[in-house]
Amino acid sequence: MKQPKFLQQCQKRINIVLRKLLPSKSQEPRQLHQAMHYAVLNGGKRLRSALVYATGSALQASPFVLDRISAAIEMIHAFSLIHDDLPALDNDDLRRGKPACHKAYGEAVAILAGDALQTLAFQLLADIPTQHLSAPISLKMIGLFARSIGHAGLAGGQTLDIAMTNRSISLKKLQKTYQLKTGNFITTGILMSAMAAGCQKKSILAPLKKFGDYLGLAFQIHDDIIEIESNTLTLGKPQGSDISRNKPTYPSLLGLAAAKKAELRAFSHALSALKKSNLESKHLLNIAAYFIEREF
Ligand code: GRG
Repeated sequence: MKQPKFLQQCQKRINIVLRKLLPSKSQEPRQLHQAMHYAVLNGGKRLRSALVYATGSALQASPFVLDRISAAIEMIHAFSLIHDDLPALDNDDLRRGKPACHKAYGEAVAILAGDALQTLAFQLLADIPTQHLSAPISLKMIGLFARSIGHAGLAGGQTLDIAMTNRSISLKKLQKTYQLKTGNFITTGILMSAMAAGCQKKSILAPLKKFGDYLGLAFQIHDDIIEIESNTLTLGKPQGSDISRNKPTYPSLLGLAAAKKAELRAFSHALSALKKSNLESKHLLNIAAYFIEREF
C-alpha cells in the first residue's frame, strides 16, 4: 500500500524538526552526535509522529507543541531500537535497511547515543515555554511519557519479550507483552497530543486510549505477519528473525490465518473506540489503515 499523503507530509515535517533539535554533528563529542543523528534520521516511517500530528490537529493543538511531542517520541523510539538491536538484546545487525547503530558506531557509542537521546527527549518536553503549554499540563504529560518508557512500558515489555524466548506462553501473556513493548508507547503519543490541546474530557481520552492500545496491538501482530510473508530487503531488518530466535508470536501461537483474523479484530476494536472519541478525522483513519496495510 502506498503511504498516505498525510504521512508523507508528517515525515517531511518531523525530519526537519529533528534535524533542528538534535545537537550538531560537528559539535564535540562528534562520534556521539553522529550516532544520534544516524539512529534518528535513518529513514523511520514516523508512524507515531503522524498519530501525534493527526490527533493534535483534530483537536487544534499548538503546532509548536506537536513538533516537540513528535520529536520526543521519535527520539525515544530510536533509543529503543538502538538498544533492541544490541548483542545483549536481539543482536540484529540490520535496521531500516542499514547497519544497526552499534554496527556503525560500536556498542559503547551506540549505548551512549541511546542514553543521550532519552534525556534529550525529556529536555525538549520540559523546555516547552509556558506560553505554549501550561506548567500543570506539561508536568502531567511528562509523567505519562516517563511511565510509557520505563518498567511499566518499553523496558518492562522488552524484559517480558526476552523472558518468553524459547518458551511456550499463553496468548494473554503475549498480548500483555505487546501492550507494554509496543501499544503503550503508541497510545502515549496520542494522549500527549490530546493533552497538549487542553483536552481533559474523559469521554474523549478514554476511547482515545483504547484506540491507541488496539491499534498498537494490530500493528505488532502485523509486524509478526510481515516478518513471515515479506523479505529482508523490503523489511529493512532480518526476515524471520523471531522464528529463528524461537520467540512466540501471534502466527506461531495461532497459525497465520488466525493471526490475520486477530489483527483485523484488534483493528476493528480500534476503529470503534475512535468513533466513540468523536475524533474520526480523515487523517487519523488513513494513518490507522496504513498501520495494518504497510509492507514494512
Ligand atoms: C527503555 C526505551 C528503552 C529501551 C529498552 C529495547 C527496549 C527496551 C525496547 C524495545 C521495544 C521495541 C523495539 C519494540 C518493537 C516495536 C516495533 C515493532 C518497532 C518498529 O517500529 P516501526 O515499524 O519502525 O514503526 P520504524 O523503523 O518505521 O520507525
